[in-house]
Amino acid sequence: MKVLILGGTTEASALARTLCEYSIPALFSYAGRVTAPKPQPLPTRVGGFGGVDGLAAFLADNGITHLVDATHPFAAQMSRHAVAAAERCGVGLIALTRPPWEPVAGDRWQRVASVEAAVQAIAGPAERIMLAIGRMHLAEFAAQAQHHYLLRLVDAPGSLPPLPRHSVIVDRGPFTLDGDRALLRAHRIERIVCKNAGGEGAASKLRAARELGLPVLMIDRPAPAPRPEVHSVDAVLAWLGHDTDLGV
Ligand code: 3Y8
Ligand code: NAP
Repeated sequence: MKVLILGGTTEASALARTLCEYSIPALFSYAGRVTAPKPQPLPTRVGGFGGVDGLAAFLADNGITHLVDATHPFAAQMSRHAVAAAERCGVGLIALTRPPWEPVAGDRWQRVASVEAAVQAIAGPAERIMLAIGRMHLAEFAAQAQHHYLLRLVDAPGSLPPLPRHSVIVDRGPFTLDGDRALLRAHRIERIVCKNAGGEGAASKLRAARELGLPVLMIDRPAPAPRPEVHSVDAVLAWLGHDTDLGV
């Protein structure tokens, strides 16, 4: 058995720790989106594979028998490629994901289907908006340049973000309720725009928004390619045939 984890989430890191503990042969993979991704306890490769062909070649060249797609729910292209390459190579595939967040009492959510729809949804008078979607889609919000944006980025931007009024906070999650509450207050945030990432790592801003009575523009995740999906490390171990009850 040899496992390849497509990483970049808290669940991927938890799985890496567990496979290491059980001495299950495994590799970890990052896209190379940020300058210093969190170190992993497994041999790690960084960078794209070169599409489906590149991933299929990697699976074959490295004797991968099981592929775990533990990427973020918005990493839709990687997930599509994982399905296609696993099928082509006859490698087992499972997705380790987290359920989407659901609104609870006190939440003021407006749900939209895409980043583009989110841009349209804030076509109104200037506000102070926390844009908690990372770096890759900032330019689209230049269409609503009237707002003051608080940008939370993993790396300091190499060039000036394409938004005339903005503040940048460089920080990587997982985040905390106290930290996010203080951030929203300090920047007098009136609205949050974010992706429905699910999980715990990015959820604190939603709890802080609920406490402060702030509206949240929630971008729904893209529909995933059909594939087997689990929501826990133990379920992945069971799929790999390692029964955690017996500690084997
Ligand atoms: C490179 C690898 C772990 C993983 C930690 C999770 C939690 C903290 C919260 C906010 C939201 C956002 C963003 C976010 C979170 C976790 C997780 C998560 C959101 C790292 C990491 C990589 C990335 C890539 C980065 C994206 C960006 C998205 C920032 C590591 C830190 C906004 C998604 O600058 C860029 O190009 C950043 C790109 C893809 C989305 C975007 O469109 O910009 N993640 N994030 C991965 C790679 O190279 O393969 O260093 O840990 C991982 C984590 N970020 O092991 O504990 O599990 O989701 N990541 C979102 O959810 O909306 C921040 O600020 O509130
Ligand atoms: P994406 O749009 O689905 O993928 C674009 C390309 O990036 C893929 O086709 C692949 O390149 C490469 N890639 C993506 N994930 C990879 C991985 N784990 N290992 C090797 N190559 C990978 O992905 P994304 O949205 O840019 O996300 C990139 C990474 O950041 C992922 O690891 C994801 O888990 C993490 N992340 C993303 C978000 C988000 O909001 N999108 C949030 C948190 C973490 P090739 O075609 O060349 O193989």
